[in-house]
This record gives sequence, C-alpha cells and structure tokens, in this order.
Amino acid sequence: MRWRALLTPVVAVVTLAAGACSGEDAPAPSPRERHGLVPLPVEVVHRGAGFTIGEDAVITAPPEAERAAGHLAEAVRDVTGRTPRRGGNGAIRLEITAGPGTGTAPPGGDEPADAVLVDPADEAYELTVDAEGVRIRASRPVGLFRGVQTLRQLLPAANRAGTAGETGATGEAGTAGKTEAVLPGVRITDRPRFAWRGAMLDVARHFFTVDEVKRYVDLVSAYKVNVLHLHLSDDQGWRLPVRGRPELTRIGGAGEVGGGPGGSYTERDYREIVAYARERFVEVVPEIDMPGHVNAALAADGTLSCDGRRREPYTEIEVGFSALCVGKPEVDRFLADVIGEMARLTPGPYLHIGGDEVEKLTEEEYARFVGRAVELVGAAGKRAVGWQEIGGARLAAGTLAQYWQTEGSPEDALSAVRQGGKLIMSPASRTYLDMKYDDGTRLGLRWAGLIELEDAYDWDPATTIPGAGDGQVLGVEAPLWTETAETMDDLEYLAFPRLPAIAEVAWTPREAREFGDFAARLAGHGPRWARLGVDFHRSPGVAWPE
Ligand code: TNX
Repeated sequence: MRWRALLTPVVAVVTLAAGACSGEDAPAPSPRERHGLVPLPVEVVHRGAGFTIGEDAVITAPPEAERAAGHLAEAVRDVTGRTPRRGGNGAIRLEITAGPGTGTAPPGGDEPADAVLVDPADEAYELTVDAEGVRIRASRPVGLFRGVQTLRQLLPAANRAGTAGETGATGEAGTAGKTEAVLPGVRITDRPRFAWRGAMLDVARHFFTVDEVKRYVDLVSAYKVNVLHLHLSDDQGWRLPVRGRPELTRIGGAGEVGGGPGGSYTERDYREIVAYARERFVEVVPEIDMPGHVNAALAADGTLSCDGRRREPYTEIEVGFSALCVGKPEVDRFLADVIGEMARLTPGPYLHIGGDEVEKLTEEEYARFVGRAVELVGAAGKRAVGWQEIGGARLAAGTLAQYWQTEGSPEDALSAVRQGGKLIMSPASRTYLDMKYDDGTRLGLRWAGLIELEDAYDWDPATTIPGAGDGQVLGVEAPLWTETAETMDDLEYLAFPRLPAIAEVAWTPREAREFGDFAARLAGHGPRWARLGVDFHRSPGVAWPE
C-alpha cells in the first residue's frame, strides 16, 4: 500500500499500521517501532528527535481537559517522582480542537459534552512528540483521555519509588533514581473502530469489593476499554440495593458460589464505582439478570415465585433452573422497581436486563416479560441491553443484543437487528475470560473451549455472524464470569493477557491486526503488570521478558 512521505528533515523510521507497507528502501515496520502500543493505533509515524520529560515538566490544558490532565500528571509523577506543574506554555499540552463534538451542542442531540459512549470519530486524538514537547489534540475530552493512555505506554514503566530505573522508550538504559522520562519522536493519529469496548465483571457468583472493582477499572481503562458492564445479580447473589426492598441485598446478597459470605453494594458504593469509572471515561452498564438467573431474588422474596415460597440460597454453578413468576402482579411491581432503581442510580445511557438461559418459562411468557422490561427501560429514559435471547421478544429500536452463543443459530441476535437494534459481540469461544487457557489452567470453565491468547485475538466481530457486519455491530465485550474466580488475583490471571487482545480487536482496524505483531508489542506489558502486582498468564507465543 502506501508509505507516508514525510517533510520533516530528520526521518528515522516511518511506520504505518501493520501490513501497510511496500516501500523499497524503507525499513519494514517492526513492533518495536510501534513502541509496544496496545491497542495498536491507526497510524504511528516515528520521526525525528524525541523529548525528555524532566522534573520541571509543565502541563498546559484547557478547563474541559481537566480529567485527562489529572491522569497525565499522575502518569508523569509515576515516572519522574514529581507531580508536574500546571500552567500556561508548558511543554506537555492538551488541546481541544475544532471538529466533531466541539462547542456547546455536540452531535447526537442532547448528548453531554463529556459523554463516554460516543461516535468513534469523537473519540479520535492525535499525539505528537518532537523536540518542542508533547501535544495531544482531540475534539473532545474523551479523545484526550484515550491519547493520555497511549502516552502512558510511551513512558518508561512506572517508577514510583524512584529507584528501579527502567529502560526508556527510546532504548537507553535507565539509571537508579532516574527522574526523567525519555520519549521517542512520534506522531500518532488514532480513533477506535467500535464505539463500545466493554469488560463485563460478574460480581454475583463471587462478590468483589468497591476497591477491587476500581482496580479492575484501572487495569482495563489503560487498554481504552470504555464500558464496565457489572453483572449485579444471579442465582447465587443479589448485589444492588433497591429502595423499599432491603431483603434483596440483606438475604439475596448474603452468599456466593462455594458458600462464602458474598456481600452487596450500598447506594453510595455503587455511585462511587460509577464516578470512579467515569473519571476514567468508562461508562458503567448495570445488569440485573431477569427473568431467569433469579434464585437469589426468590430466596429473598417468596412472592416472586408461583408457589409463593422462598427458595433456599444457591451456592453451586448450574444455570437455567430459576425464573420469576411472569404474569403475577408482584412480579410486575418488582420489575418496575428494579428498572426504576437502576435508572435512578446510573447516569449512563444503557441498562442491561439479562434475559439469558431461561428454561422454565414458555416462549410467550419470556417474550412478554422481556418486552415489558424493554418498555420500562425506555420509559426511564434509557436504552436496553440484553443477552442475545431477547431477540425473541418485541424490542424498541436502539435496543442492544449481546451475542454470546457460539453454538447454534444466531437467529435471535439477527431478530434484534431487524427490529432496529445493534449487536455487542461477545462470542463465548473468543471473549469469555472465564474459559481456561489450556488443560493445565488452575481456574476457569471449559464449556466454550480452551481460549489461548491467539484465540482471543484472531477473529473479527464483523464477520462472526453472517448478515451482521460493521453497520450492525456496535462493539465488543469481554465477559468475566466468576464461578471459579474468587480473588483479585484470579480475575487478573484470567483477564491478562486476553483482555488486551480483545481490546485491540475492538479498537484497531481489522487490516492492521496480525497476531505475531500483537504478541511482540504485548511482551513489554508483562513487566509493567508484574510491577503493578498483576498476576498474569504467560501465554505461549509471547516472548515475555524475564
Ligand atoms: C453462560 S453467557 C452464562 C453465564 C455463566 C457462563 C459461564 C450467559 C449469558 N450466561 O450464566 O456464568 O456461561 O461461562
């Protein structure tokens, strides 16, 4: 294809996205020249002199860029040991440019200017490092934040203690106590392929604390994930408080798989998670799974069952056995209360209603319940998301169906599309982070197959279902079900390195992706994770540094 002709006087290496080269005397792009960036940006041009961020660094940013600037300051402090000053004329600049999404009335009507789930063009950014300094430009704050995540990966690995000097991004050996960050000369132009790049965390099968969820947000937002889908209820536990129904969390929350104590969030906890995620341009999408997967609710409130009896708490991992008594007025009130509460607590535009694996209802009962749930979500001013099975019901236009069943027909997902919906692609055999990597994996299930890094990477969301291409797919999500994951270490082991692979599937253009190149870029992330205490799986095919 094409090489970009550069007019800059000193051209070290020109690198376009992988696979985009046919220059005669130009060196082949190498993963190293793309600085180990994951997800791979749309265009990386390596050029000229770089810049050294020292202790005297100053960050200049307009008020709208405050969040991104704060994260940038933190990243610089992690390397230099000093929080950079803020002010005018700094060598590190964040700029909001004219473009889609500037001004007071962004496209998309009433969408707020700091919205997270936006059109991919509105998440674009450009990052330049040259002898003058570092500049990130975007038309919206969210784009600046994504650019800051890229810059973080260009910085030497964090060196908070100021002792473990690290190899800088340009390759010079670091020195102990180093307070400078050497950045390569580079110009990166970037935007995501898909608007929705999600990570789902199941806090129902095992409960995870606010701090653990925050840590997960930190880890995934570094890979430009912008949705945290929280699976807040299932047979084994109910974790979201609902006003007027304290038994749901008090009884329904007091358990988990294996018989542990479980737990639940207070309203304040939940709002804290939402705010923390938003601060990192991640939107929380809460899920209350209905009308199946409801044993915890039935254990708390017998009126939701047809026989009027409370169920025993459930601590095993079978699915499909529980259902609400559809048609009962108590169940209608419950549904309205639950959706009303999710809407009240959640600033983001989407609410997930579950809808998967219901074996105890007729098709009509199922369709009636889901149709009503979707209506109520709309009436609350939100859009509904459900697992692909919801395509069997009548859906409002704009409803999202989450594809997961890689065996069998995708007809229900396609039905959602025919009704004016879009798809979130979570094919279990590629994206289920709870599957084992290989036969020897200590944790995980295997019903959807073993998933090594290459399996998680080497697929395309727009060709997975015949008839559902780029125009029908809103995005990609990696679910982390927690039947076998009890601790933060367990979560990290299952998510890393597969989550970054799926994040790249969601961000990077298809034609720029190639597994060998990805593996080479990813290798250097291992030491960074190790430094953060992330217990990751050393997938074969990646030359992890010692
Ligand atoms: C299927 S995927 C489920 C979950 C389980 C998961 C385990 C989906 C919509 N339902 O209830 O936790 O498999 O891998």
